[in-house]
Amino acid sequence: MAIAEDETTSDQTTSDQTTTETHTRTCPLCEAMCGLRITVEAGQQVKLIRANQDDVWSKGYLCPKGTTLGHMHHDPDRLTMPMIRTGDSWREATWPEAFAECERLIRGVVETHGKEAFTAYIGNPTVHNYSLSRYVGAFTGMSGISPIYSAGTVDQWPKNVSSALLYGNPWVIPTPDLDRTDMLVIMGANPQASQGSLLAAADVLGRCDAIRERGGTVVVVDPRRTGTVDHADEWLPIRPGTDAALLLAVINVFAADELIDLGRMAEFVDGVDVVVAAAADFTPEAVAETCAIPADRIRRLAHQLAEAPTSVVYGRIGTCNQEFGSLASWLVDVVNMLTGNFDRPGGLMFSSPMTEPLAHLPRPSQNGPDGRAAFGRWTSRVRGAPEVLGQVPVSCMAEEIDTPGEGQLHGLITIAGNPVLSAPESARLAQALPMLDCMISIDNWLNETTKHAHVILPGQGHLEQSHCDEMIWSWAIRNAAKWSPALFPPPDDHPREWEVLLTVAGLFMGAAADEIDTALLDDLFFGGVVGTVVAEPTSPIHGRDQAEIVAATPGRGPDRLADFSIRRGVHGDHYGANPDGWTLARLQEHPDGVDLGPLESRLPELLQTPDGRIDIAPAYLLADLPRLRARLGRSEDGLVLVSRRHLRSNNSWMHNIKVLVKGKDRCTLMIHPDDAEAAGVTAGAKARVSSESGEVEIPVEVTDEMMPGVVSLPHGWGHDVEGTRLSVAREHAGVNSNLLAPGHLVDPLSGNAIVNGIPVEVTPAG
Ligand SMILES: Nc1nc2c(c(=O)[nH]1)N[C@H]1C(S)=C(S)[C@@H](COP(=O)(O)OP(=O)(O)OC[C@H]3O[C@@H](n4cnc5c(=O)[nH]c(N)nc54)[C@H](O)[C@@H]3O)O[C@H]1N2
Ligand SMILES: Nc1nc2c(c(=O)[nH]1)N[C@H]1C(S)=C(S)[C@@H](COP(=O)(O)OP(=O)(O)OC[C@H]3O[C@@H](n4cnc5c(=O)[nH]c(N)nc54)[C@H](O)[C@@H]3O)O[C@H]1N2
Ligand code: SF4
Ligand SMILES: [Mo]
Repeated sequence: MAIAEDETTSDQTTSDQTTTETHTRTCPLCEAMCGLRITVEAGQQVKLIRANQDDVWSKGYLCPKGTTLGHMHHDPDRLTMPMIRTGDSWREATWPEAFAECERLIRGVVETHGKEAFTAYIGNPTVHNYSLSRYVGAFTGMSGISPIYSAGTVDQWPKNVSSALLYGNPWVIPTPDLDRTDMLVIMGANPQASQGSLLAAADVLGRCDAIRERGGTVVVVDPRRTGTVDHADEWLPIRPGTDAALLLAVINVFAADELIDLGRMAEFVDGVDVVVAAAADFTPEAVAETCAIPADRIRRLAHQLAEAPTSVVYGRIGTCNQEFGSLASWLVDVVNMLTGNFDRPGGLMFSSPMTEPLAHLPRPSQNGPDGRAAFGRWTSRVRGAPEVLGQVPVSCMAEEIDTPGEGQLHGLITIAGNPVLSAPESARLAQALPMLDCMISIDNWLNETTKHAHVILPGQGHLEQSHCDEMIWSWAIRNAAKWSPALFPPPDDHPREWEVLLTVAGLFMGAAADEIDTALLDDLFFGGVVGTVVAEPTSPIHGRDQAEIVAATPGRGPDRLADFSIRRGVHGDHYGANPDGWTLARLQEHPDGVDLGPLESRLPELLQTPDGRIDIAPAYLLADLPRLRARLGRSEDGLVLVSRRHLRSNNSWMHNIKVLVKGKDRCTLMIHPDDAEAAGVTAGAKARVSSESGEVEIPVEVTDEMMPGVVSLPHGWGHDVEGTRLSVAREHAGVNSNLLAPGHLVDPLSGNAIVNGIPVEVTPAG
């Protein structure tokens, strides 16, 4: 199969004399989960990384980032020892020293202000690291610290809201069945760069090509003519933030032209009439100008979707990080339901992963007394933002730290996150973090965020731990699984990240650093997880004896949890009840992975709504329609800014790898030729981009890839900050696009940031 466009491999030093061995491993960097072959020299130096042609899932696909895991492992800037800061100076510390310092700092804040003065921020790599993702829950439960801030509110929170309302669980998220669909509409995603998100598949572009080769159609709806469009039949440029209006117009046409046919979904979907009524005034003509898509094209789109043998609309970050993120995320699923392309081959489907995550099972704690998703159970102190699924907008964090008064934040734990670059209102956050009395970062680099920590507790290197993408398989396009052993032993005494989390949790429980027994805490946690699952009526091991299950699950840490999630999952051995079923030990016998076949229908079994049905028209979402109607009357004269990604970059944290950042500057302002002329900016020269919250100066890239009126910047740059340890990234600093993102711009239903569609002004710099 194909190698990603922009192919590179990054061979490292070669010599013929030393012993080499080759390891099979899954790349932990993105949702493509590519199989790798890693050649290691003398037991310690990564020499070469190639695609694993035998991988049953990725079949020889990989991208340039995957070939750089060796560079990342050997990066001299990567932290391998804890770091303690005094003033501006850092020193390496032993683990006992570092934990003792954490104890002192935590005690100081808790004794003066109470535990409520602490919070946690959870960053994106947590999802790709099961030592972290599995134990964040343990950390929260045991420490009593609520991680109410995360990268989730600059990402998929609107989709979580939609899933909580429609399916009763924020993490039950459908994914497009790429391999069997006849028509794919990609809205606000660019798999050419991202490789797919909430859509786990290797080689998404190859699969787009395959759709077209079998006579199908691919349409991309995006303000930018991305690299994905090269693999599509058509590009529909859309004004940022107007996807919900477009989708309502599509529904309007479905209704007017009698195209609605729910198929088997009719059995458990309520509220179709309500949705149709809501779409009544969103005619194609009413939305055309706002969306910048002609009415007849919208009408044809509706017919294409309804009349193709199968069709699927897939929306991702462009439909979330925007003004109407929740409405758009909801309507994507609704459109698929109304054409009957839901939970059936070729439409949006739910996977049946081997490692069934806990999130698929127990009813979520966020639900209200009637069992339905509840929002706004409390509000943030400073701006009064309502909680949504337990979190408030990440942009609230700065004001909660820098605003004095009862309830002010004095302590912060960051877990694999870099909010100083990734969160809106980032200038204010960078100024607020030094005000904290205790900041502890669990992170592998000293970067723009962690430089403010008092203590940094590094995780093991990505190659020093076993790996299993437990969470991500639940939106994979096939039912598959893989598990990889650690490739290198971790340095002596280096605790695993789950042990670090449990130790910090123990400190919050009041234990002294040197008396915390992480094995004991792990047993407590595991026992609790097993107890929850055996008590859950829909679990295949419902009613089984908790102690018996615990005793039958050997090991520790995330591997024990993975074993449990496999064995109690749909394909599991159910601890003897299904003797042919899977266990972790059995999965481990398949280093190239296990493929259990294409997706199968999972409804209504997966529904966790109180009545086991789908209310397609939740009042919470309908209440936002007047705001969308008002948008139709708003003309936008100035420029708006959207975000983009690049294949050779990964949010903010892989710019320290030389082979990825070398060459052409990728942190540029993309602008349409007409807009460039009007603004008086020219290719290669610098422009000043300003918004109500800040300004940056950045090289201009004039390109008709952009639709007129929209400019684009990548996020995750701005590495020219003093006091970090990122020697390569500093040389390729770029600018921080989130200096331009005002914190108050959020989708009101989800609290998710609006980083697409920010009004900006562009002028020549200097
Ligand atoms: N303007 C704009 N802003 C955006 C976006 C956008 O499209 N536009 N996208 C948003 C999205 S989708 C996301 S997910 C966020 C990302 O936001 P964050 O998660 O806050 O940022 P990352 O850049 O992913 O930073 C990851 C951090 O984890 C550390 N790290 C990497 N691997 C490990 C590990 O294995 N263990 C530990 N302990 N640490 C590790 C890195 O050093 C880094 O500090 O950014 C968001 N911000
Ligand atoms: N190489 C690489 N891969 C990554 C990442 C990375 O940083 N680099 N990040 C990972 C993470 S954390 C995530 S969440 C995923 C994200 O994966 P994707 O969702 O595919 O993200 P992007 O590549 O940023 O593509 C978003 C597209 O939305 C468009 N867009 C912006 N505003 C709107 C709008 O209002 N409407 C519509 N229809 N489109 C709009 C943008 O122009 C852009 O082309 O990627 C993941 N994979
Ligand atoms: S596509 Fe994603 S999983 Fe595959 S090699 Fe690249 S970064 Fe790794
Ligand atoms: Mo993300």
